[in-house]
Amino acid sequence: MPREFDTDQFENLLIEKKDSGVWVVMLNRATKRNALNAATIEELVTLFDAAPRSGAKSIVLTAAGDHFCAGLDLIEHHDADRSPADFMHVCLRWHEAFNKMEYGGVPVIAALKGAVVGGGLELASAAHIRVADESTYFALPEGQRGLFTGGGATIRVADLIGKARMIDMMLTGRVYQGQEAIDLGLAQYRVAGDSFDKALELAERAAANLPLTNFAICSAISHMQNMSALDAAYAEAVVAGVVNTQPDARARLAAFADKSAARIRPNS
Ligand code: 1HE
Repeated sequence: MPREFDTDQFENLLIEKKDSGVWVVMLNRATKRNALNAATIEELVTLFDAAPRSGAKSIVLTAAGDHFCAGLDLIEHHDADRSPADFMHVCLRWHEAFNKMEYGGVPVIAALKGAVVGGGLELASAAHIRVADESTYFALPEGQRGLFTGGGATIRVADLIGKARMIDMMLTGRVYQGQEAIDLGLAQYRVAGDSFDKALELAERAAANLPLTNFAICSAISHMQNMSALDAAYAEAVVAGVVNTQPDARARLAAFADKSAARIRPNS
């Protein structure tokens, strides 16, 4: 049985649960361009901790206003005048939130628009699918601000675009947008209209898969990237042993066998 989840418990996130099991999660600090303060990070930890046990079939991560996320709340950081140890703990909370997001087993589709910069790109890169629109642009302004990434970019952004491009973005403030950003792997989709509509469509499609299958797709692949090839192959066999024999899959296999299931065809 899914656990109860109070969608009204947050100050900086707006949550809407759809009947399909899709949760729409909105970063809700538009006046601050959705900059990530410590409170928002704690809310993301709570959300991504609970969502896999609370019936979320997939999640659209969206944002209020014109910008997805301006990264670290620079004003809070300036005012707090943190010690090295304090900021290390801040970063560990970011990792807690983003690791729960990437490894939690619930598909997260990010609807990107406007600035996806610094920690905002770190957040986006922890999503399983990123959808960009014509307004979306990506940057790592840490270099200019006298800062360094602390929310997992050295792992996830380097993974998406390679370390040479990441270093260039940080050293020079290079901005990627449009088709170039897609070709590099910063997002998998680029839409002419609203990225939210496409993200919701993809989330609905993912939500139609069996939850255990989605759990494997959205946790096992990430875990296996951290393993040796030998261990990953072993883990893959174990995961497939569990997933590919799940009772709920039998009806889908039967539909293929009796030819009532849709066949896979090229796009028309
Ligand atoms: C903020 C932040 C923020 C806006 N922290 N308050 N990230 C950056 O270096 C990006 C900084 N932000 C910008 O470059 C721009 O604000 C945007 C391109 C995102 C948007 O521009 P614009 O013209 O629409 O907005 P604005 O006038 O710059 O800002 C509007 C308000 O949002 C203003 O507050 P107000 O109270 O004066 O109205 C800004 O102060 C506020 N705001 N961005 C705090 N980031 C774990 S380590 C991660 C390290 C990093 O993420 S470094 C990258 C930080």
